[in-house]
Amino acid sequence: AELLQLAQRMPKAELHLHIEGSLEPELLFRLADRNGIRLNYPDVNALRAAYAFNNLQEFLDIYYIGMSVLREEEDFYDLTWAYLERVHRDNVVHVEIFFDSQAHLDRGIPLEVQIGGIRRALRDGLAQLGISSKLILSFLRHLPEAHALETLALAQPFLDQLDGFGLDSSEIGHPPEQFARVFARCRELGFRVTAHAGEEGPAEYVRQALDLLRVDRIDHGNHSLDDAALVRRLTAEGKILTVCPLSNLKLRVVQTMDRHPILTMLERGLKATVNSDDPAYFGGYVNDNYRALIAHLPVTREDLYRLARNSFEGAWISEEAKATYL
Ligand code: ES4
Ligand code: ZN
Repeated sequence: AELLQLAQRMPKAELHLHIEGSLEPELLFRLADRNGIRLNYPDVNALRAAYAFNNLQEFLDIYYIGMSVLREEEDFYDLTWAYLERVHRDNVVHVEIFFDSQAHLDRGIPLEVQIGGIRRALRDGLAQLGISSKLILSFLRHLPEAHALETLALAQPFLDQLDGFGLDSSEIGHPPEQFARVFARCRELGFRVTAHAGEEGPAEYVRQALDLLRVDRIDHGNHSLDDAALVRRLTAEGKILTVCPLSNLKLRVVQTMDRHPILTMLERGLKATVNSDDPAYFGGYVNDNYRALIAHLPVTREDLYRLARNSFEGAWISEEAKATYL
């Protein structure tokens, strides 16, 4: 109970959150209604019942259907605002959120609508909840690099409203090396970059993300543990891993929570953080992830402090801002 309280009340940063994955079924149905969209599920319960996944792809198939109710600027605002209000209760004080712009562009939703709505909510989040934030455009790796390059070109007028770039979606068969050029361009433009790697894919994909994409963080990174030399390198470089325990459980990256490797990561000197990934689909927000770890692993007070400190250390904020949290 003491550990739970500590996890709950610690100020935290969330560094791995897909805003479309925070779309709760209730809001999803409300937006479908508002936009005159017919869903293949009769109600919230039927939709929730479909949230049972055997792997990443089974999740992604339903995730891309879910986000199809997002049409107007107001929808992106409501989605983002609901997330911020929710994590405010978890004592999350800084968030760095991904959005899947290509998925929306392919549905005919302009960047202006996407970014406008999300950014307006982030502004209100700072003003009304004191939550600071960064916005990360995440490229979809199941699409060709050319699509990512076109998206980056389209984003030119909005670059001042973006803080970084990421890489997500179906991992296996879409290695980081396929995105070296678009990531080089993002870095030339002065942006931070991160990539999902080692979630379902092998340690080799983590290595590629470091060598070929020159990422500032690794999202997930679980399979790094299969390669001792890679672990030594990640540790030496102080690279932050944005780990997502409930996501790993729901997508069967780990078989049970008591076998989650996050404490092993810390023991080996890896800078792991705790994040929710797609909280509406995976059963909880940041504190729910901490709760699951505490319930199933021999977590100590020191581990909790370490995980929270790592979240601020890995944040793309100024050293001055970090000093106020660390
Ligand atoms: C994702 Cl859990 C996960 N992995 C890869 N891509 C994603 N997009 C949204 N959630
Ligand atoms: Zn993710």
